[in-house]
Amino acid sequence: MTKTIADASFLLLLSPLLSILKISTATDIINTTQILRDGDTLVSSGRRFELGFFSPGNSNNRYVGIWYANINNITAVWVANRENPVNNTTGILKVIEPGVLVLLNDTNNIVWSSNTSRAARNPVLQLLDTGNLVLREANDDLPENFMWQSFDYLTNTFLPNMNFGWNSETGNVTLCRLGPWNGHRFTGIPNSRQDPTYTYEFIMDEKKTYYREFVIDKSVISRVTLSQSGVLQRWTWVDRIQDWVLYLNIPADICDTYKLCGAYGSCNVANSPSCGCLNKFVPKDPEGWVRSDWSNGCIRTIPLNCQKGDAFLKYSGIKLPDSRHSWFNKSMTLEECKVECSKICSCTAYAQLDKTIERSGCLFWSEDLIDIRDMSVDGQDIYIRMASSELESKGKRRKIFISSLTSLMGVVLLSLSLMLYYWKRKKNYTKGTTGGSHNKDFELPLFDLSTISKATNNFSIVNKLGEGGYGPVYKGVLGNGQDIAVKRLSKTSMQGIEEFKNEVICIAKLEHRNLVKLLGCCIQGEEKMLIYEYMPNRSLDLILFDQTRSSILDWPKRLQVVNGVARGLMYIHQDSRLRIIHRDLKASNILLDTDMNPKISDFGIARSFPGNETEDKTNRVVGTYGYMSPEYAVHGRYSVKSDVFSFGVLVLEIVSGKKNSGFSGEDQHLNLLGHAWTLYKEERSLELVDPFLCDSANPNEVVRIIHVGLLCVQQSPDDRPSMASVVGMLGNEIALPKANQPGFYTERDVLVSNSSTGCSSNMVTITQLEAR
Ligand SMILES: *[C@@H]1O[C@H](CO)[C@@H](O)[C@H](O)[C@H]1NC(C)=O
Ligand SMILES: *[C@@H]1O[C@H](CO)[C@@H](O)[C@H](O)[C@H]1NC(C)=O
Ligand SMILES: *[C@@H]1O[C@H](CO)[C@@H](O)[C@H](O)[C@H]1NC(C)=O
Ligand SMILES: *[C@@H]1O[C@H](CO)[C@@H](O)[C@H](O)[C@H]1NC(C)=O
Ligand SMILES: *[C@@H]1O[C@H](CO)[C@@H](O)[C@H](O)[C@H]1NC(C)=O
Ligand SMILES: *[C@@H]1O[C@H](CO)[C@@H](O)[C@H](O)[C@H]1NC(C)=O
Ligand SMILES: *[C@@H]1O[C@H](CO)[C@@H](O)[C@H](O)[C@H]1NC(C)=O
Ligand SMILES: *[C@H]1O[C@H](CO)[C@@H](O)[C@H](O)[C@H]1NC(C)=O
Repeated sequence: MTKTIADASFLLLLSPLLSILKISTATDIINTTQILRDGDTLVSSGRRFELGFFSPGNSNNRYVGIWYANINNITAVWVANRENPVNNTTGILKVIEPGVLVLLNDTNNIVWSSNTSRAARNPVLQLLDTGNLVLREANDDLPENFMWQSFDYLTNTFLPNMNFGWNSETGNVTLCRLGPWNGHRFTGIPNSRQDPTYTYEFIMDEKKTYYREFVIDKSVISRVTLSQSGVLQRWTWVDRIQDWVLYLNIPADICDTYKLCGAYGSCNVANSPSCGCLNKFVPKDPEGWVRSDWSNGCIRTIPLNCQKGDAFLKYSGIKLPDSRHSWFNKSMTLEECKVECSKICSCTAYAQLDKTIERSGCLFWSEDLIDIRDMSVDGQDIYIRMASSELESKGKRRKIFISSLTSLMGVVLLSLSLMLYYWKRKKNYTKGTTGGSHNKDFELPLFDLSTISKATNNFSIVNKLGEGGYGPVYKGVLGNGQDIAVKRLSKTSMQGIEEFKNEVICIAKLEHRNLVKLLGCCIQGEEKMLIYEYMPNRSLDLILFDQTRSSILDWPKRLQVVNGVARGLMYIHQDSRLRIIHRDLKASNILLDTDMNPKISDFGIARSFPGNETEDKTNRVVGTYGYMSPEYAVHGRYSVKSDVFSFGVLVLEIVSGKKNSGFSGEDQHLNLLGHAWTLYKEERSLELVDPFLCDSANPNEVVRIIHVGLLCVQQSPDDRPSMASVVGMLGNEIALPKANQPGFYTERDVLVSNSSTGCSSNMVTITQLEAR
């Protein structure tokens, strides 16, 4: 046996090679007398992780890595020799004294090795159930005494229990920031407090700063990866579909780009452009600002004058600015914070660490405030130092948010903000909003009529996309190249004005990847228009119910649509600030983007509830037959559960490719719901599926999705699951309850309740006006 050893210092250490034993049964630990050949693996004690040699994709290169033991398709979470693959299956992994892990090729050259500054008498290599590969002294398993651990050498994957922190010496370019830690959570991420799948901690002291997370349910498999383009993605493994599901992207949107809008700028993805100045600030470089160069940020209109006494102006609903150089005191009240900040002329702003706790203490800033964004959910308050003269008119003026200097006229804006304020009062929406001089509820960018005219070729018939509930919809292209969809309210439609206002009120505050984004509006003279992001694939019904086009939606895409709509609906039902009931969920109100991601649109007849109210009654039943729940269509009672019903109908339509209304199956009396229910009872659910899906669909998934759909359309609203449960049912393998009989499962049901309208085209939104 000849040995060519590159590093002479290892020569001595390698001498015990001759006495090496091959490991036989699955173990999680080896010592210096054992070797791991290509094909052998270490398996952690709880069988969660496995260490061995693998080849990614079509490559023939061999890498030493760690992957999930119980996921067939290898997902490597750590790789030792990323840069030095072994070229055939003759690689050997071995622990040598004094405690180093080496990877040797067949000529015994060291291809890769770990490193240590300490010596062990009897070193062992162990793969822990967390996925951490450690070198340690055989009789010492205290983590602080580990000689080496793979968790210290992160590759592209962050796992629960890993420490993720920084080295105060190196540092680097900041791409994105999660917002200050307030003791419980990072305040820059909405809804991050009570995640059902994981908990986390953030440790900060003189020596170290790190973040660590733990899965709550040990059976959940979760990982975070960093892509080459710098995107952090959280994934969870879904056994049922045998694949990873994307759970979260950071950055999620352009406003997560660090410092995008410069000092005192604030980013809002719903605006075009996204950058604006905070109230009472103006662009420092107006010319640059117009050219979308926001890096110079904004400045105060009246300079500070500490001697004459400055004041503090409250800004609400924001992600707090970069606090790396700020200081804090953990025991002050808000008032004490104000006094403290006033005393120090260089203190630019303060914010309470946790709004919900009186003595939660404060963060203080002493430099320009950067990296602020609007956050409609879980936004924070900050108090910014301003010249006292700036605040004198406090209380008389409503806030005016100037988002684009190029296209706005102050007068129009002022009237808009007053008008919106009026709607708000009328709808009794003031409850719960802060009473300060700052009201960000309706910062909807205003577009000039001329801008929209130009974008749509003067509302050319060529640009017309269709006719919505209250007027035509046009496609347009803005000067900056952005595609938009413009809903133009018919001048004669009285109904439309109500819906227009309603849509503005509801959707302006919502932000979710599965809701269509309202970019702004245009109100000029008689013209009223809403401007949305453009959805290249238009609405779901145009594809789903079209014989020739429906094949675009294969089974995975249909699942994606079902999951996306479920999440969007869950958001409006429980995660947004107001509880919103859509009331007109249907295939034609689901728009599809380039990647067929679904977005819920048309909030024209949506209703919102403050606080915990969940049900209401109306004399004016609006909605679409075929999608309406019985209690709503018959008694006018609507609740989140009436949306769940519509969702169930949509699910069954998506699986079958058939409309509920106008459905004709074997039994002429039954509608789609009745047909699905009959098949379900006879355990023949698979027969419901669109025949063209037979190749791409997984039968277990089909049966499960139909079951979920049927649970949603049950006769009694109380039996129907909430959207949060639906999302859980779609994502997990949990057992489903038996479905009871659906509401409206025969065509006749619909006709009885529908006697007053003689609804000939069931797919059109109908409005039944009764005496009000
Ligand atoms: C190494 O492990 C093997 C198998 O567990 C054991 O038989 C052997 O005694 C160990 N050698 C040392 C030096 O600890
Ligand atoms: C693993 O899964 C991915 C994504 O589902 C797929 O593209 C890839 O082909 C799979 N690889 C193997 C080896 O099955
Ligand atoms: C890997 O394989 C190629 C082709 O078989 C060969 O030319 C090359 O020398 C090998 N490299 C090493 C490092 O063994
Ligand atoms: C691996 O490479 C060595 C040297 O190139 C060669 O002798 C050996 O046959 C190769 N083994 C396999 C399994 O390809
Ligand atoms: C083994 O590794 C050494 C050093 O990396 C390399 O020069 C040699 O070609 C490799 N041999 C094989 C068979 O891979
Ligand atoms: C190994 O550790 C020593 C001292 O801790 C360090 O100087 C050296 O750069 C390390 N080598 C590698 C490859 O990490
Ligand atoms: C924090 O504030 C409290 C109350 O004002 C004060 O007593 C305490 O000294 C402050 N702590 C520090 C570290 O400044
Ligand atoms: C971050 O690292 C890169 C590459 O090591 C270096 O060029 C850059 O200057 C670093 N940035 C900072 C802010 O330290």
